[in-house]
Amino acid sequence: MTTTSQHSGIPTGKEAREIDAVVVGAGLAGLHMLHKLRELGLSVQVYEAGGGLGGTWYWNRYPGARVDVKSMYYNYSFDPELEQEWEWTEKLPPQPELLRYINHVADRFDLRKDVQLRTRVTSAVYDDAAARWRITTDRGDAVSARFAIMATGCLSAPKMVEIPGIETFRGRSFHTGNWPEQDVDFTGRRVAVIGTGSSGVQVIPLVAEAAAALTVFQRTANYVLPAGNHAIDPEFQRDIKSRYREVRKANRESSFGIARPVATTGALEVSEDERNAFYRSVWEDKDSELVSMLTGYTDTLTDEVANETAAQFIRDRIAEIVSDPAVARLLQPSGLFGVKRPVLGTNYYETYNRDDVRLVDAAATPLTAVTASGLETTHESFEFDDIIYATGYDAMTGALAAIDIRGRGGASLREKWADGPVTYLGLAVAGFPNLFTITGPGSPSVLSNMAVSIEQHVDWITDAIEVMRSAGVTTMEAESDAEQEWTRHVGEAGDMTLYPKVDSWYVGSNVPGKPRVMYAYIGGVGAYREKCDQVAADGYDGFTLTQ
Ligand code: N01
Repeated sequence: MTTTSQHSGIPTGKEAREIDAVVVGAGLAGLHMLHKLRELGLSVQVYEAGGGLGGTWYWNRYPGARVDVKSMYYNYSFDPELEQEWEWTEKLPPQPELLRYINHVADRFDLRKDVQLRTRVTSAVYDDAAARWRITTDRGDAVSARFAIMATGCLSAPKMVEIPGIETFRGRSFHTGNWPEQDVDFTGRRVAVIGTGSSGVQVIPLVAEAAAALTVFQRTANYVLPAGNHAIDPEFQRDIKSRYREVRKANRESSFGIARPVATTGALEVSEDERNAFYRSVWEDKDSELVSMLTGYTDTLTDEVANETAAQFIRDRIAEIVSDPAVARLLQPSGLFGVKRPVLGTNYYETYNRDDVRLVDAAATPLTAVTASGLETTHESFEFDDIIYATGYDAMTGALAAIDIRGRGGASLREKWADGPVTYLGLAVAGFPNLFTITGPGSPSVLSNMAVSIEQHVDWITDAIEVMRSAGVTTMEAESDAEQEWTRHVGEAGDMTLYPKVDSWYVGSNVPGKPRVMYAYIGGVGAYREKCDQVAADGYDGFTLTQ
């Protein structure tokens, strides 16, 4: 920690309402942050672009949307009564249940009164002299706040395809990450889905059931593991609730925010039979986790040969499920397993056995245009009533870059991150005092159970603000050296794995021109938490605190 002294207290623009903190976003992160800051006695304004609370779970209303982490582990842990009173109904709760939960939390802790909906923050500009952030919105709001906390989400800036004519389509267009609030009926319609990531895999089977005909445009096949979703076992729910403290602790100390037995053997150290028996047990076990297939052996994510054993097991299952061998071959991924985001599906491969579902190879015959009546590829014209873009996000940095964030001396965050995000712990940025990013780039975030990582950041930020207040500190700012070193470490940790070898949004390759770096920290949730706690225990080592 470095301490300096600085004059402060010059009021910012006349019309700006002065408050203690602005939180951008009212999803799981923003609402929790609001609650904690209020407990500290701070005045807080939350701005939320959506028409309701919930962030991801407000926007992703497409048929089939559900979380792929077990309900008992994907929820808030901050209030023992809350975690006891809420009853989950499914292993992997669907979007409406998650939204009900989030709204229940908002009501229970009276959070709504400090949230302004349908309001997009457009700029956050730091006033050096006043040591305050001036925040403006698309609805003309202006507030001046000591703290600016970005709870903007990692997957909240939807990305469309880079093909011409999108606006010319006369039918209905949807992006999975910006789904309408009203129910959408696909009965009797000819529907296209572009994209076979987590969103496409969830939406495809349900749209297929309703539509007259569904055409799926797949550019890269994904490894889709059976979700094994089912009604929650009441005994399981009771058991977890009876030992929630121990369960939470284990999740927090784990690699991915979901406690798993620690692997001690490499996949190549055991016989093929033993390996396949393990893979089959994960495939068939209705209680397996998203990460079960990744965490059984020590080397799945670090050794290509080991990785291939899991990959081939899944390819074999695809061939068993899909009756047309040509379709099965197209659905069989050729690349590494698990270093693109693992995907869980329900009836996904089975859906391709329907007569009214067609799979188009958008790698061999790329999409070239959206037309008034449908889509064109290099080989064919298609007519559709509806197009669903399941084309993903400008992940990790997209939502932050959408805001004009300017720190000391008017420096732009977008420009600072032109070659990739540079952060200290994924929490703070040099030159941007008192600005915190919840699950920001350079933290485990998307490589973990988000509920665990969000709470860790919210708690860390709350503690930091509390310490600042009691020590009479006005600003906390990441130091440039610490930030450089951390960012280098994030990259090196990624380089020790197979992640950088594959094109994916984890490395930014889905957005043309986006720097190819590792956007999340793969060092593990538990180790990362220890590092953050150590930084705090050492008096916020790597931060400059100014009186
Ligand atoms: O987005 P994606 P997503 N022509 O980027 C394709 C979380 N999530 O919304 O791979 C044809 O994964 C693109 O093809 P390719 C989860 O973390 C979780 O599905 O680039 N295709 C790809 O298939 C997830 O990872 C859940 O070759 C084109 C797809 O669009 C993250 O959100 C549910 C194309 C995009 O896949 C993002 O998932 C949903 C083109 N021109 C989301 N352009 C849960 O289950 C793009 N594509 C909790």
